Amino acid sequence: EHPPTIMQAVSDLQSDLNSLLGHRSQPGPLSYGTAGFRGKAETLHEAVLRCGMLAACRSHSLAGRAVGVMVTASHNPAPDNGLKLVEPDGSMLHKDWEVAATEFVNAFDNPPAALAKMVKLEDVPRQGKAVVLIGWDTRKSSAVLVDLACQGVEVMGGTVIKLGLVTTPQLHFSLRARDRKEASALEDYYTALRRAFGKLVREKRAVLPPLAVDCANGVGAVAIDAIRSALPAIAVVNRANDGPLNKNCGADFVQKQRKMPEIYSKAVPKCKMWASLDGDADRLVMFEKRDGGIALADGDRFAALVTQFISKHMKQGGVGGLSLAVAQTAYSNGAATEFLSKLQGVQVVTAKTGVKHLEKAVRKFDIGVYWEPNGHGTVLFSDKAVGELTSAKAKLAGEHDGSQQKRSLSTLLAVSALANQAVGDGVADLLLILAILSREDMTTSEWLRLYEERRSSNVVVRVTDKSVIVTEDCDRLVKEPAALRDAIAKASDEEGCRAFVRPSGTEDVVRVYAEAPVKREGKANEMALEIARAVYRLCGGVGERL
Ligand code: G16
Repeated sequence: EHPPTIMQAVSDLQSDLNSLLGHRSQPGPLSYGTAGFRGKAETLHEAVLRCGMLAACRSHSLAGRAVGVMVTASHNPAPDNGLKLVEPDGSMLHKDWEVAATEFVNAFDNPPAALAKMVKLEDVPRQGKAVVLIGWDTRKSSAVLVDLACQGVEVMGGTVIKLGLVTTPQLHFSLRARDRKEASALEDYYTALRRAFGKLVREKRAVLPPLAVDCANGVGAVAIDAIRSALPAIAVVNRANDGPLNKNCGADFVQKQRKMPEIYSKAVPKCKMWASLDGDADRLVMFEKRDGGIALADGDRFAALVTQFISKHMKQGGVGGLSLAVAQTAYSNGAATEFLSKLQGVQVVTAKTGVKHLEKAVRKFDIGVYWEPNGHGTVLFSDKAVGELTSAKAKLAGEHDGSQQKRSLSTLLAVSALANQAVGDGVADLLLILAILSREDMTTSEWLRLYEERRSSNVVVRVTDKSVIVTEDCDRLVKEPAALRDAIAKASDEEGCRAFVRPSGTEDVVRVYAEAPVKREGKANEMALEIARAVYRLCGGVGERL
């Protein structure tokens, strides 16, 4: 007796599925975007139910390895919601399944046929072993969506494990740990962070200055509370429901507006050093409060500090034979790219916007650092790198613990234990940055002086259909419409200047980025505005004329 295949299961369920699916309407086609499906929460019911089904099928296809569903719209406003699907090893959903998911959520004529066709699971037995881990952030709409996702999993014969209210990186961590048969409970996550941070800072603990963390009125505060015993002086503001999620606060607001976040909590801390997480705590930026504004340490600055630290310890640890790469996106500031390119033994690569692309770009190396300026990033150590570091350290077992080589090897191993090995993690990144600053005896001001950023400007434009813009060369060039490509080339035709345009994968906007040399004050803004006008004119701009 062979167990029934998914294909049979789908046809057995045909009548149930027909009554389950296709009743709620969706406003136009949904696309998987930069990081999953997003939209106004009430428009996503159908898609979320189907993603639950798809997640169970993905798990069936992997012989029951657990797949993840995170219900969140991350940095988007509170009325939005969304869903990120995660592979058993904690990485982003496989590309083929992204395509399958997109086709399935948009198929209204014959959903079961679409599921069967897209998922192509004819030969995959349905043994009732599929497991789906579900987590969610603090949005009010999450409860309804989680129920629908669970229904979807169960209808495909899968088992749901509810992780509950978690940060997105915690869901990725749990999946990866479970897949590797390591401790995967939330408490294990916190223990791992506290322990690795302790090892990394060691006697330098007292050097850390007071810090305030803005949690975007989201789930991040829960995680910060759980690790705060590791930090000497930390104030937590904008906790879940202190104010509207991500509104005028959080990592996205601070990075894009370069302004102090609004503080919704009663007491406003008087710290100089600040950090901002986003709504699901997978992004972090830091800043120094200064008269009249802030000095921002964005993802580029994180990459610079972390890569410099790792490359130094690789050399001192005698493991320079391991490859070290850092991945950036088109949004990365040219000055950061220049700084990184000068570091010894470091390969700098560019990837398309989106963690899924950056991760893929650095997985080819033994140690890979990636950061987007918006604050998504981490350091990934291959199993080979961890193995070599461990055995190099073991060879020095007889040596004094204070030997530089041994210290450097321990340092690198502590970094590998602290940095989330599945995905960028705002909370783990905060500990990593604080530990490195402390180890290097570096103040935030000194960190901010590692390089002088070129002037840059970000503008958004609304258009009727953002998909008319097609990009190439890791988003650095517009392929279509040709007239827009020419307009960008003309506007940025000056030495040291560059600009590009790409449709957002998480919001209904087109993003314009422009960069100019430090001495060309105002030029970046000028270029961005000129290009934004071209987008408006050539691509069906809507709303207020720029
Ligand atoms: C998501 C991705 C990020 C990416 C961002 C870009 O962020 O996870 O890797 O940088 O989208 O957004 P857009 O396509 O709108 O420019 P998040 O924090 O919203 O999950």
